[in-house]
Amino acid sequence: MSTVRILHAADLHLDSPFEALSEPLAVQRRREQRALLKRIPALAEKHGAQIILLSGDLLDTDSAYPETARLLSEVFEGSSAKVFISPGNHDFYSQSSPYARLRFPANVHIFREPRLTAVTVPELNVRVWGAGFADRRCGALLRGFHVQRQGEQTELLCVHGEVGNPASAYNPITIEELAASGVDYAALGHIHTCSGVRRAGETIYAWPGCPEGRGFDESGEKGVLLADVAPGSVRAAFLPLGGRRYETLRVSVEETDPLEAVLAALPEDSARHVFRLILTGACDRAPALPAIRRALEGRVFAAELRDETRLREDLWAHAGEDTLRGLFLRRLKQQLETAPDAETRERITQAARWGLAALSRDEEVFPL
Ligand SMILES: [Mn+2]
Repeated sequence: MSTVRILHAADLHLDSPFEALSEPLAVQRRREQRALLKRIPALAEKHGAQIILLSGDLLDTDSAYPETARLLSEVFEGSSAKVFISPGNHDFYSQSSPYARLRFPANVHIFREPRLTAVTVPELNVRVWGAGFADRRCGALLRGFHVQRQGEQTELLCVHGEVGNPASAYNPITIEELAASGVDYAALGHIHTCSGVRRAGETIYAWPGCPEGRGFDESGEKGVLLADVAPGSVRAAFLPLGGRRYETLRVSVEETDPLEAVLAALPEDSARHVFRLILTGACDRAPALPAIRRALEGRVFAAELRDETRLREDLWAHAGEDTLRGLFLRRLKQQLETAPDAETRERITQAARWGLAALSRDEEVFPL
């Protein structure tokens, strides 16, 4: 029984806008995405993968930069692996897509039709099934699909689609359809968090998630899947690629210096990663965000700061003072007591904090 080694990746979303980053950092991230694409044939070589399955959304839009499209068409040239691409909803196949316009090397097969077809690789005794989205949406491609097994041939499926959501506009796939498919390994794409290795009947299926995060909804370790597949036997594992990560950290700054607390919360390799830092706790005054932001320069790739600290209740006690601070707090307290809703109360509380910080004159104050 011959085993074939597969590298399975999906959802690279090359040329993503990276809207949350400054333009120079967004440009850098898009360049890094192209570098990541170049790593895929190198990883296949390193790990001895004979087949690369790319399950869609390799490009983020149908108007990718020409250099990115060209790289995609050239990057597998000279690779000893057979490459299969099944376009998804972001990079659907059309006459104007790079998949149609550009010439790909002979070892790359692009599934161009929105129905399952197969390519046989005789030297590996493998058959690869796949289909490409022809539009931003795609109906159920696996409905009624079942392979007639041919001897000891390994059966693979490569397709973009969503498992377990019958209402999905992106090739909804049921567990029953996967079980009935008769394939050994179903290489899926679309969901950006790795599924882990799953089983439906005799079929093993998985999606790798995106190989590198692009936002705080794509946090944690990202990578691709490596699978050793033979008829009736699959051993698959997640291969982390060690790229930039997006991490959300909640940092209590109660009873401590906010800047020190933030710096202490960062992991050792923080300079490579992107953080959302949420400051929490009950404080006498609002943390000085500009000073924290300055201190983070060079310590992180990028950071977003959120102040969710609360004003210490007892500070309203100064409302009785015969001072400017007392007058200021009395005014706000009156407004707070007659505020119509929680949102207004929140705004008044914030105003009290900024006002107190300004009156104390020892903090810079900037609205968030
Ligand atoms: Mn998708």
